[in-house]
Amino acid sequence: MKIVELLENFPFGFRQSGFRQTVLWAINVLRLSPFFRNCVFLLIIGSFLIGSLGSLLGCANIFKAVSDPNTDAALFYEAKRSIDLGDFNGAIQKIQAMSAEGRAGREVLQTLAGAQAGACGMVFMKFMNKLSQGTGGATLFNFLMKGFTDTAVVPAQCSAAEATIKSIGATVDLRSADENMFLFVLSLVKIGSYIRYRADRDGANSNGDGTLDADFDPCIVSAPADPAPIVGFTDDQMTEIITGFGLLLENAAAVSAVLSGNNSALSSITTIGDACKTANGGVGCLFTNASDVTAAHRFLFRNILASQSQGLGKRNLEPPLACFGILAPP
Ligand SMILES: [Ca+2]
Repeated sequence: MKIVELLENFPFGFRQSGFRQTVLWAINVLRLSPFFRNCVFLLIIGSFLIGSLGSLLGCANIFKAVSDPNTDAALFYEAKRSIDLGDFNGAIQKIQAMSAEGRAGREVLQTLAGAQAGACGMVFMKFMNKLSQGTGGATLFNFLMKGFTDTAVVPAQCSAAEATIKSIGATVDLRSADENMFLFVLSLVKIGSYIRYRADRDGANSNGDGTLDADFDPCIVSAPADPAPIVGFTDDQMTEIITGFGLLLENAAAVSAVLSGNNSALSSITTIGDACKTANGGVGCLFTNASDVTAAHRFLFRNILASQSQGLGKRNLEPPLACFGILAPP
């Protein structure tokens, strides 16, 4: 099974493609009363005609007129509608406007995480299309970077989505199978968005052209205040990529339990995980919390990302020596 097939199992708003969500929403609203049927009909026809529900807010206003828009239920409903419309920041704001009690609900937290991942740059169908275009021979990290070619990304929102799901359950056994699946795919997204954000920032609107930028080197430690051109990862960004990979490793078992047979995505992750162990004196790379990541881990992972065999192909040396001469061990 490929990553693309694996992603088809993805929960919580990532399947949003407009149409499917629109139809599901319409079916629910149709149950309310005959009064709304014409409105829903207009919405569906309109969405085909103009490709957007946004200009049909008149219907939403009719709905608002018969309900209090400030209740938790109304805000949550509107937040989910915003996700359907691709307005992820709007969805986050609506959930944040809910009461503390309302925000603590499990379904609300799942929806918030979905919106935050969307704000990170994860538009499910676009990501799927990019990945399905094929990247034969590419490493896992190249593959994930290319998932965000020509896509605006806000990697910090991926970190926020991760924190939201971890607030439901800090460890695998405290989370549902869907939540572990979400975290697994979110980890792919987090890694890809951080790498694209830093290592591929040429192309249209500086949103990347799908190849590693010539001046970028994972062995270079950048500082947040460095002037352009930015040619390396900061330590904080490296830490996010490492915890993203740790979450992949942690959740791979949970994910493989719900998938049948072997798949290349999981075996590729396991291969890099094993390489981490060899290069890391048996310690491995299973770090899921930023506070557990040390300078030695970042050094090792910069070497992995720099290598041709496992990383972005900057240097023709294997970890832990790929940054030899550029970056000294801590
Ligand atoms: Ca590039």
